[in-house]
Amino acid sequence: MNTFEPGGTASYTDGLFGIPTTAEKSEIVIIPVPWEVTTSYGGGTSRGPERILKASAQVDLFDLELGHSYKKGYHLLPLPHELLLLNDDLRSLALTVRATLESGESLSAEDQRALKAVNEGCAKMSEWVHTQAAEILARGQIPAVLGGDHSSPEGAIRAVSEATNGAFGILHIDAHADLRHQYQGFERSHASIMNNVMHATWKPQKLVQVAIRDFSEEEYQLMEKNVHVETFFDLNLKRALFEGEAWASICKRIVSGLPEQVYVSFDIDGLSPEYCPHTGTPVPGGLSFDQAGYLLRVAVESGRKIVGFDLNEVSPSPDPSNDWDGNVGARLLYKLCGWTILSQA
Ligand SMILES: [Mn+2]
Repeated sequence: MNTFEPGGTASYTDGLFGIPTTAEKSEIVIIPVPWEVTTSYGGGTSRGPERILKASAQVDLFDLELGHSYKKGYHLLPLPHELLLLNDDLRSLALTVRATLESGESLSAEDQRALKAVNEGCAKMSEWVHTQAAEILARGQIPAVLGGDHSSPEGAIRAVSEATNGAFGILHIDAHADLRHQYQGFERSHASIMNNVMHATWKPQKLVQVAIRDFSEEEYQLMEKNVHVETFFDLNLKRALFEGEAWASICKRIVSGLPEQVYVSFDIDGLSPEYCPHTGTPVPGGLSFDQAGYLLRVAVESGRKIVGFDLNEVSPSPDPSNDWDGNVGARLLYKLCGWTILSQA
């Protein structure tokens, strides 16, 4: 029994989706990253992995389009308690830094120390995720990250890049562009993950963003300027739909820019907020659950291979009886796992 919080009921004796699995015999190994040190608005996503695990027991394994993919094994690694404790400490430091910034004052020596501690802690988290993902890939398995905020998968994306010699692209589904150059002084903010990734030595060949509807002018300029970034703004997707283009045709256009090997980075807020009402930074608009699932289908049916993925920013309701965010998160995780397995054929 591995209980995440006092009073919690998440148990590893059941396993994700209620299936008992082992790390050795599973094709997909999922790294839980209970991390939200730099989240700027609503909190709670560090408790996402636990609530998804809990909600996953309700998912029926029989799925019309995924068949028996689950038999390949989707193993969730134990929740890292020490990372959660570090998260809680650093999050309060980050909040004091942010309070100073928002007051318009310059950072005190104490704030500077706090900022340094936060940046070092975030780097440590990324290293830890990288080590986990690299080990999974070295065993011939597929790594996935279950966040946490959107800074959580950076180490996994780096490990995938190393394993593929950089021959991969990212399919990024999100309300936000996440292309900010630092955010509030935090080097590894959830809001700058894709900027960090696209400026790394291990960057992918292509970043294809979908459902983006919240971004700064600076981010817009980066999208326009960087030929390796292709953004499908939510506004334009909806306009195409309203004017009669089929979603199937739109998905083909989206997928056509991706290389053969694809890493999927899925921020739950890429979906319409009705599917994720408690996520930290919800934005009106976005994809339906079915549109997102169909996009994954089109990517896989095009012959592309999913080499890793993350699901992040799922944040449970403070009301423990309200399971909705976790429920949607668990079902989306099930689709991501299933399409990843189907793409290996
Ligand atoms: Mn987002």
